[in-house]
Amino acid sequence: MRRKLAAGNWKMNGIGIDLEQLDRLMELHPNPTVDLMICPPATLIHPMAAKTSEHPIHIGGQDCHTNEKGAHTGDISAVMLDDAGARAVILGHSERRADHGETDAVVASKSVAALEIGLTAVICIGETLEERESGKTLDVVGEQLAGSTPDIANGGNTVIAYEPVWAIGTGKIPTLEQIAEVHNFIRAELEKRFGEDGKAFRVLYGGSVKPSNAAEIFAIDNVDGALVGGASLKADDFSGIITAL
Ligand code: G2H
Repeated sequence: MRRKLAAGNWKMNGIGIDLEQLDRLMELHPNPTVDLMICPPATLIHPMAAKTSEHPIHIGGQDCHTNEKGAHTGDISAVMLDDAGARAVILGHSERRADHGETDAVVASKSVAALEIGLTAVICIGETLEERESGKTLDVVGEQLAGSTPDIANGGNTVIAYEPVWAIGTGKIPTLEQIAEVHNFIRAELEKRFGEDGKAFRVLYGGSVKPSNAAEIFAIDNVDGALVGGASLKADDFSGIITAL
């Protein structure tokens, strides 16, 4: 049985004062029955990890380099995330793919770096509006899934997040049938590649998830939770989503 997961992606939002949102979240969910994760900007990983040392919520990064260390100004390695107290890292988010030209091969290498140090890899995949409208959704999602997920991934160390690019931060979400189709497809592809263990990977939906639409999305088969952007910034909004899980 896969445990549900609500993961918050704070993107480039959050400074010291916003740590109070984490306090509020822990106050609202002292003993969560689902897995919780917050991925803040790198500057908040250590203070958040320190605050959550006695709470089951996990703190994660939003990217890591393929190398452990070296001359890569501005980058952060999986070893550094781990050292700061992170337990997971989001990889291949469409904003990274668009802003930094990350390819599936790069995402797979970053995933290896993360998994080797023991971080959970949250690998993001999803089609653009143009790809959806030209009927290429499953081809694109299948290709990204295959190319971004390394062979050392398994159901215990890796989470897949399906995030249609056109639904991110736009308030638009696919129909429930469209979400179901892609999640069923991802599950089938995981089982094809990883056999029985393919059933153990959690597959999250991401893109404009809010308290008002969370319950219907979570009711879909093979949706094991959500990767939430904007609505994870305020503890009370995120709590509405957690409660729907
Ligand atoms: C998709 C999602 C979080 P939002 O990027 O990864 O963001 O919920 O704001 O659409």
